[in-house]
Amino acid sequence: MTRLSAKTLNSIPAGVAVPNYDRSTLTPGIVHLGIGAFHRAHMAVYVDDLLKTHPDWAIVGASLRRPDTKEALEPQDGLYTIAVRDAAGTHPRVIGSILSVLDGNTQRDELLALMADPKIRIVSLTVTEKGYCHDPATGELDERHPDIAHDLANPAAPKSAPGMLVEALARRHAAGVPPFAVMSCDNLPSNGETVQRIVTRFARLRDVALGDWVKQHVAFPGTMVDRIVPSTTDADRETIAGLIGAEDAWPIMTEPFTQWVIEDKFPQGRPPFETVGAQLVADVEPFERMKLRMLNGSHSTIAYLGYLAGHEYVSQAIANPAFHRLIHGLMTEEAMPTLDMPGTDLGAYRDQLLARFANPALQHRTWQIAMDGSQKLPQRLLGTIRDRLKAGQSFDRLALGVAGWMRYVVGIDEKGDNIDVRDPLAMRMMAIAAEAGDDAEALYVGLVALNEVFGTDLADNQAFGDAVVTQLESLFDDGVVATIRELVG
Ligand code: CS2
Repeated sequence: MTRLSAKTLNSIPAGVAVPNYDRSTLTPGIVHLGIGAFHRAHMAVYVDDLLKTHPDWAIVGASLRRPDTKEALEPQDGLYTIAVRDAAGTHPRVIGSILSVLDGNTQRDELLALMADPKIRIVSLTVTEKGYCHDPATGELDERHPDIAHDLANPAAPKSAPGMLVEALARRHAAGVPPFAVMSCDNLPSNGETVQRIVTRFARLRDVALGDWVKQHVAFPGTMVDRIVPSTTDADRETIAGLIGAEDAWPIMTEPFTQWVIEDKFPQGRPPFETVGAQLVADVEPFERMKLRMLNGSHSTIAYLGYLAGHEYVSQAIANPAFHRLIHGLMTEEAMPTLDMPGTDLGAYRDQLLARFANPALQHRTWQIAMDGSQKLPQRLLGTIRDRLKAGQSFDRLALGVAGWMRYVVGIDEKGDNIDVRDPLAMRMMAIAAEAGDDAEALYVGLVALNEVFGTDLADNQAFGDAVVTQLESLFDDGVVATIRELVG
């Protein structure tokens, strides 16, 4: 079978949408760091919709960790398929907005030179929570992080996202080129402000004057990004080959829903994202908070408890009535009262989320979401718990989500099988778990002392400890399903 590429594009079947613009006229306006599946299902599609009228905003992608996306897309001239999946079927479309992909390790100089070029006006990022090298509990740069230490010692050869951004900004500053806007599209709380804090601090550690310049002149628009994107499987590759009549080494499978809320702060200009479905707003924070607490808080809770209960996919877990009641209650009783969203029907938002989780065609693995919990818990569950503690309100369902994470990172499931726990703190957590054995209280005490996850306030909070330990004991003694039933009937 032929490979998807610029040359074979005209042989794609008529029912499959292909770029509606001449790719030879495109020039890059955006560098995107972390060119994984999420970016390709989200921002790259919005940009694809714009290029016919705004050809100077194409994307050059970069991977900072693995060269696998580059290896897949290079022989395809950057083209790839996204397939929207729902009960009605799989709907493919070929996206052309990514001009090329650079490998941040082997092509670092080329990447930095491009980032320093005045035609690049936005550098966007999806590098996942851990890619920011920060302390998730405080949102501050982790100055002891090995990549940060490396980049401070070798500023012209950075490995980390903060190091890369600051080196490119420093080059622009030195050349008198106005800075690009730095747009994080990751699920961090107040992602614009958080990245600003991290990058400014890194720049100051390099050079105080550079830090001051970054603080004064670089824009860090915040965003709320939303689209569920499961990892691509070989079965997906086969399905896509059947639908487009060509081989695509890395198609992206996703859901129909997509949302993008952007803080309108782009001194060097931006594409008219509002014409292709994005919402440009003055303050994105309430949207981020709503999404992190309702969607992602539910997702992580489903991931840990669902995995432990033997559910491979989110749709299978949520089809279980006890899980459905738990998640419905977590959102309605515990998360929604902490949100301030005038003009938004939170009940309708919740119902839409429950329907998205139930999409059986999506095959979103609980194991995928369970990854990197130490980086995710603070903004997904712990912030909501803090607000409820402050207001003297109960938070048993959220506490069960936290207990589910603690039970999961022990690394052994309810059948006694090993769990492949992926997390930057995995080694430390496994050591804590090994010490605690099946003593819920000891496990709690060990894990809650991870200050970068729980801060010092939660570690010292009796009500928090009581609620989580109660659920954790029940998970060890009675298992996941009985624990959920006990809580939600
Ligand atoms: C998920 C998110 O993997 C995860 O942690 O919760 O990637 C989620 O699918 C997206 O944020 C949806 O917008």
